[in-house]
Amino acid sequence: MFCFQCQETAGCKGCTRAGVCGKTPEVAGLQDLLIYVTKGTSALACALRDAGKEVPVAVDRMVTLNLFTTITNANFDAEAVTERIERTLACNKELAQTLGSTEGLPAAALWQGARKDFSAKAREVGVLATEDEDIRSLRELITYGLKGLSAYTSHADALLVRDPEIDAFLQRALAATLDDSLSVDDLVKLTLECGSWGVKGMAQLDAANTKAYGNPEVTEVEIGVRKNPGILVSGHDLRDLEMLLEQTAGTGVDVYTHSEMLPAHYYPAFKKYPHFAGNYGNAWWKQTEEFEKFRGPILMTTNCVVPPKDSYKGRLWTTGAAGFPGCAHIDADAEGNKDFSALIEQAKTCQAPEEIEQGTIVGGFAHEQVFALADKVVAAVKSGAIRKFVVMAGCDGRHKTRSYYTEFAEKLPKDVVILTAGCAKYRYNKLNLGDIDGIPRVLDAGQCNDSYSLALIALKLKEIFGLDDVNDLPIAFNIAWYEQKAVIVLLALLSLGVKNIHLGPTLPAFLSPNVTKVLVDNFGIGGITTVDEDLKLLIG
Ligand code: SF4
Ligand code: SF3
Repeated sequence: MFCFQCQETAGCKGCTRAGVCGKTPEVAGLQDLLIYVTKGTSALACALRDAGKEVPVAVDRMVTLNLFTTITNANFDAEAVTERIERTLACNKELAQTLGSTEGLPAAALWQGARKDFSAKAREVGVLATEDEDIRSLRELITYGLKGLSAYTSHADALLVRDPEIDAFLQRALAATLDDSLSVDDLVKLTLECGSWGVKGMAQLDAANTKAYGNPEVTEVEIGVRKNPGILVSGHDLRDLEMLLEQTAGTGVDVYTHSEMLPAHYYPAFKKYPHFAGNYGNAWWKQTEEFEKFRGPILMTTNCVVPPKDSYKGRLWTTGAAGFPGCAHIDADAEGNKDFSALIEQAKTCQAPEEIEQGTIVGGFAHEQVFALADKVVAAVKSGAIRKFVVMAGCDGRHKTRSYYTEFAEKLPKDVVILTAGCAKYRYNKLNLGDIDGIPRVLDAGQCNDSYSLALIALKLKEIFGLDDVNDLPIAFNIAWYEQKAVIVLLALLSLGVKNIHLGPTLPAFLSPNVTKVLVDNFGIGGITTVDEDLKLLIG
């Protein structure tokens, strides 16, 4: 196996024996093959569009779900990935028949094989099949960005919002990673184009979420526990949470959020459920410890699943793109509805969660809420009460070096405000950093996809202050990354013209020295050093 798609890749180079995430070589190979045949689907879909033929929405859905399935920590289930490959091959066969001629199509679009052939084929089509280091780097950068975009479009799709233009771009870009005629310059251009479609994808998801559940508002979220048995929901899919809240109403079972589901509490629509009890625990990587103590069932709606301990494996349920062998998986029916009754019945037999924390945390600072506070924020900037903002959005992870972000937040001068989104916030959202004239010093917009809100806030401030360039604002970017959704967020920010983003705790292993140089020269991308050095550099 060879995989280097996430920040925790072995030795900052690549996982070759087994994934640091727990992915087995078998699953890694199957995921490589799934990506390969999905690139084939994309090439077929592009050819159909070029021929003026329609591409069924089921194909768009399949492509995005396949990509989402291969995101770090989403799916560890060899059988589930194998079935996706089989379905994709069947789809490719059908698309080729509709197309009529297969002339000029890449091998990935035409390859067919049975289960017994999958592991041998997987060995031929992995990341290292592209020999040129820079082309490989850009192909992977694009593919990872598209994985992130797929996750976001899949969530919007669960709320019946889908933009065929985003799918058409996604498939064109994915198919382009098979095209040997494209140069480094072509692929750099395509990478940036990916970023602008990333903005559209996040805007689409934001519109879907806010239309369905209202605009996030300032909210205090309980982090303690109640006396009833509970179900813990993790991941990013708000529609799954909504269905679960409806089905648990009046059952005596409470629902708690974990990790990236915390921002659900900020949406008005979820406040009407009295049994929506609070947030339990921290970021994804603490789940082995926290899920054990929760005592009730856990529903993983997306990544990030950590291979479970036996002590709670029987209580871990997956849905959507997530999967783990031996854990029950709940699929949607044809109308997109999910039946959580078995999970709820299990909850009724469980003890209430063990308390691990007490108190509250505050969030809900997505675009509309911040715009409503704009006068206050602008006055604080003009008076000098707020000297600077620092965007610290992104992911959290296991590496000890991530204590950098806690220390950075602690040592920030008291007139600096943190703008955040994603699970990176758990490194500092319980520090009680205080407020500036009533504005909390940590403004949490929501999930990683809500980084879109942070971009809108920056653009709004640029407009209010009458600036021509977003980089003239008093905003620094010190972003933490882990998986591929952070890649699309980064590309989206670059496409909006944001420069001098610092990325940590390490730069991606999939960036070759030349591709890194392009990002440094054109966008001022940098890594992190020490807290004190970076404070001097970013805050002054
Ligand atoms: Fe390694 Fe990350 Fe790939 Fe898992 S996803 S195999 S940890 S690089
Ligand atoms: Fe976190 Fe996985 Fe990326 Fe959505 S839950 S930000 S790591």
